[in-house]
Amino acid sequence: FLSNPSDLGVLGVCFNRGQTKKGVDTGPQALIDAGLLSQLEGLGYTLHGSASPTSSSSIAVAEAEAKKDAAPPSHVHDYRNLLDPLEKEGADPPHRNMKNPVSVSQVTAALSDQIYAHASQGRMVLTLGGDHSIAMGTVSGVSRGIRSRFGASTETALVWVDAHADLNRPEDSPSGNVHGMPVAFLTGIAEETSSPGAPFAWLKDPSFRTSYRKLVYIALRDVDAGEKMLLREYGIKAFSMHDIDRHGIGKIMDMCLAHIGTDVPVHLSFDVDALDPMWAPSTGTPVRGGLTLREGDFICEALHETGQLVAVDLVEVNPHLAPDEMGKHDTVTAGCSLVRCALGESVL
Ligand code: EXY
Ligand code: MN
Ligand code: MN
Ligand code: MN
Repeated sequence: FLSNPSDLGVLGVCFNRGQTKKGVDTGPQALIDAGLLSQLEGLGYTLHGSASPTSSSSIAVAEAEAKKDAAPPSHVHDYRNLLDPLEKEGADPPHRNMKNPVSVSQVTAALSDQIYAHASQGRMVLTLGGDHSIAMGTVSGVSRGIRSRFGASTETALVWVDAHADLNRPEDSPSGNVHGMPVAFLTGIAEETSSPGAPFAWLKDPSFRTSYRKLVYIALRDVDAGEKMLLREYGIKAFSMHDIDRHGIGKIMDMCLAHIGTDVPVHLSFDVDALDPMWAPSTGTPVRGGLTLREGDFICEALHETGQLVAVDLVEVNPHLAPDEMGKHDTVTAGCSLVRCALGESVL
């Protein structure tokens, strides 16, 4: 599915408004400071940055136009041109129980276009978060890019590795944090946002969508009541930590790949909180009883091995939340390891 498998689009998304804790926007830089990009070059990848998106606000557009020639494609983006107009207190009030709805909608829409630019050229795309709301941009951008190359009926499978299902419909969410909702919007399980300007109305385009039939969860262990209902109602394939304990990660990946099939491209969205806090304590919503780093790496390796992987997200690394310096270091190096495994480091 990749026209040039060694070309890698890389996007660091410094974004934290899908939840309320500070610091997750510094995740991308921490991963890069730990040497991730040179490690990937060491694996033989040619890295490509992205142009900054322009805002729909006329002031920001004018500013961005003025800066256009000066700003070369970059690997790290803070979306300040989109977010600055929303800085004022009360400028982005809750909508349908969602916190920061306009911020998240605008940034993920812009990200979707940046991702599309890579995916439509047949590049592998790596996105470093940032909180998990950014998957609305990454998954939709990849789905659209794949459809543009192989036709509207070509769906991209989504493997969501996470302690959480991130499947809340806005009205069901206990927190109002949008990072707990991206899968509901991507699959269309969340109720349609009908008026054209409303947050996430842009995600209604069928070419942006992911089928819940091509979705597989791994490492779930903190799933809200409403989410459990939806998992059952839609018959979504989900492997909990209980399933992993019972079968072992090798068998789980066999079952995951059997469900997806060999004829579809695969997007891996890896939330670092899928790992046990022993390996990744520096994250916003840690849950005990998670994957060992080795199990996480194995998931990534097994997906790499298929040759079907077209995109990887690594999200929710929050360097500010480490209990100590070692916890931060462990989380960041674990994140780097997961990405390298997904991109082929373990192949002999
Ligand atoms: N299910 C809870 C909520 O919706 O608030 C917790 C979500 C945490 C989401 C983290 C990113 O995976
Ligand atoms: Mn998540
Ligand atoms: Mn999570
Ligand atoms: Mn919970």
